[in-house]
Amino acid sequence: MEKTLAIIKPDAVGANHTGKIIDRYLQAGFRILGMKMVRLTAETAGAFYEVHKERPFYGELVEFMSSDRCVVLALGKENAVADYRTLIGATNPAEAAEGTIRKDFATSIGNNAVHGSDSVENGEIEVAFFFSRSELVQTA
Ligand code: FUP
Repeated sequence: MEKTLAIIKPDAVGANHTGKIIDRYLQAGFRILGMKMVRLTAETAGAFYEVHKERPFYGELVEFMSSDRCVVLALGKENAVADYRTLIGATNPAEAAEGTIRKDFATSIGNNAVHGSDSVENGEIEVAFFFSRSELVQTA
């Protein structure tokens, strides 16, 4: 089954939107293959977003992601990566379509409620970043 990594970010966890967002995932047909609440260190958040290291927003992004708890989920579904990106909407909530998670719960491009993997390959890499084999529901 195709996998994608979902993170409910500190803004959404802090605003008590966790349950509503998980319900969106379930209603959209995703299976939860792994789930945990974590408080990331700046080091772990920095490593996860390593690809953005040279971008001007990197420092703020790392600070935000390590500022409070995150809920991290490994989600499975046919076409999981593309379907999840459609469900969450554009990175900037001002550009996100009606009915998307970011439209409904994000407050800015930085505090944008959720993360999603951007390719099938990165889905596998990002799930492995957060979950060991024994922490995942085995689907095959
Ligand atoms: P996405 O894949 O939609 O999460 O977006 P990106 O990988 O492009 O960006 C990762 C995170 O960096 C975003 F979720 C928020 C942050 N970011 C900013 O704060 N400012 C920007 O201009 C772009 C991204």
